Amino acid sequence: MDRVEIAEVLREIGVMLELRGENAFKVRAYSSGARALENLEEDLGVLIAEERLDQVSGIGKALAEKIVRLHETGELPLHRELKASLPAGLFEMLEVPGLGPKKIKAIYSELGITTLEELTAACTEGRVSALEGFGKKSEEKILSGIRNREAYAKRHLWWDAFQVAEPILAGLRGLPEVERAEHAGSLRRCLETVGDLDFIVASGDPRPVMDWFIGQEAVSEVTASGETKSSIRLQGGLQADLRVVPADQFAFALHHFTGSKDHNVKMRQRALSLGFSLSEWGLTAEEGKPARKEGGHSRNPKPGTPDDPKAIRSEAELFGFLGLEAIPPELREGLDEIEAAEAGELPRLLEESDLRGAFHNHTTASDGKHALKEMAQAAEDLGWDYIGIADHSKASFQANGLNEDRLARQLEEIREFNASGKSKVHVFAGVECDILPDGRMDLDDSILTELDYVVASVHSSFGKTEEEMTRRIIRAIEHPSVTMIGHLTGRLLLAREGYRVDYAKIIDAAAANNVILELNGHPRRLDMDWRYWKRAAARGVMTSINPDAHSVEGLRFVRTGVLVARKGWLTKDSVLNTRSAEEISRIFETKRGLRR
Ligand code: DGT
Ligand code: CA
Ligand code: CA
Ligand code: ZN
Repeated sequence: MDRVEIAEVLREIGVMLELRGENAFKVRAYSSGARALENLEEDLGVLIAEERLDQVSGIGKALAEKIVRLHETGELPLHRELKASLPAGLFEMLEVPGLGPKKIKAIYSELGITTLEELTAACTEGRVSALEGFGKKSEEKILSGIRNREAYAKRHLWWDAFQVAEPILAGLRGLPEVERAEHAGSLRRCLETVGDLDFIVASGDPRPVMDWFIGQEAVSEVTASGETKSSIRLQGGLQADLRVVPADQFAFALHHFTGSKDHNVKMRQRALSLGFSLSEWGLTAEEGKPARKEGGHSRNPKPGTPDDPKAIRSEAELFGFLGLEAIPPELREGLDEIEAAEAGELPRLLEESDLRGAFHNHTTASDGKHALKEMAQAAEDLGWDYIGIADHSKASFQANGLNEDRLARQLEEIREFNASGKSKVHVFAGVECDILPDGRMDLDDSILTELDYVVASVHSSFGKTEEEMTRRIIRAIEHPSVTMIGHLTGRLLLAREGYRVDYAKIIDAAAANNVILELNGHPRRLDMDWRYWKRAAARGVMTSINPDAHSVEGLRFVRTGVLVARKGWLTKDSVLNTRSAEEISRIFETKRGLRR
């Protein structure tokens, strides 16, 4: 196990000890040990080899032994035993907003409650508010938290679904009977959450393909098993459909089951208007109607598409046959993609390889798991030219946010790092500065103006009205030091609705003040939502695709950011972090110069 994974285990042990009501001193030993590991300057392997681990501040002898064991074996009996000693339902309670280990301990030990069902009943009967430290308000909050959790459990984050789907797709493609295989549905359209997985396979021999699919190790239930369609439920709750079709139907089936429904309806209407009927099986000339309507609008097929619809073998040929440019799956939401494809006006969408860095990333200075130099190295490994560091500001005390002094020191460190010539990657010095409840910045302007850039984000007082929130954020947009707005609505997909904002007003304010809106690519955020980017880009608002990374692994989340940007019709032009480091420096400087 590596340093970061071990820190995670220690943290879990701390939580479990707290759930068992162990003394606070012991609990703290584990959480501060985790923190010490995350902040480690030296290589863990070296510290262990030289038997110096217990000299690290925050790590005593007993803890050092456990860390060594985890490092070497990846296992710790204490961790396993603790887990076994606590009812599984308590861990589910940890996922309910507003419930921490301390409160769960009280509910568990004083009311004997071990499941969410029992907790719901106890809240409804007012037994929880009778406990010390709880009130009517917290009881209501727990109830709505549990209700949301149930509603949300039916869908899955795109990222999680993708991790499950990839090996299944690879498995299907590896079968000798399979000619072609793709995933379809909302996963392929890159919707932010996915209901179920859909796979389409071309094969002349479906049975062995079906057998493999329903026989996978991770299958917990087979809900349908037929000649052409099977459905399974996987461990973890995700369901998946497989459809196997003959090779000559593959393009049609793939298109149909990619959807969306609205896109399909419009495609069928278009086909009909040209004298064809389109279905998941194929495209056929309507009885009694000429394929090319005289006087009506003609089909105008794209060059290179077959004359006979039966010869269509790819989605591109299907679109081309109907006189359309090929529409990328991300755009198939039944908005105006078909009109744009007909006019030859589909955007040339952003690609992940267009990115040369990203600007919203945390380090161990606040709540990140890796140090500045590790983040820079990871950026280099990704082939980036630069990385921006934006740690939290002091109002985010729960995230160990930086005050003016600490931020000034980090700025110094970054300047030295760049000057050392050790890194190929240029580090831009920024901050994720809290937008205070009244719209003021959390940090003094004397430090903000020294930085390369400022990401301004809301992390508190979510309960405001739409009007108040909009005014609060626009005040931040109008602040001369603010470069970009972070995660506009604060939503946490499948966990917490975003606060309401007036998108149109905010987009106009961003345009007027030359402020960038972040597209936060963290799979739980994907904020601002893809539905608003077309409008923003049309108004000339730039975006920055940011991973909101809290570790080197977190940098990967630019990928989800790019997919959502594509879904929002964004091209390279309107994305800040497709520019070179020199251009970025110029953009930041101009901005600061203009405003001083
Ligand atoms: P999901 O699974 O809820 O995240 O969303 P999808 O889009 O993957 O929906 P799903 O799995 O029910 O069906 C996959 C696609 O199949 C869907 O996007 C469009 C197509 N489809 C399914 N049912 C219908 C239907 O009743 N009418 C039309 N036009 N298309 C359908
Ligand atoms: Ca689906
Ligand atoms: Ca489905
Ligand atoms: Zn944030």
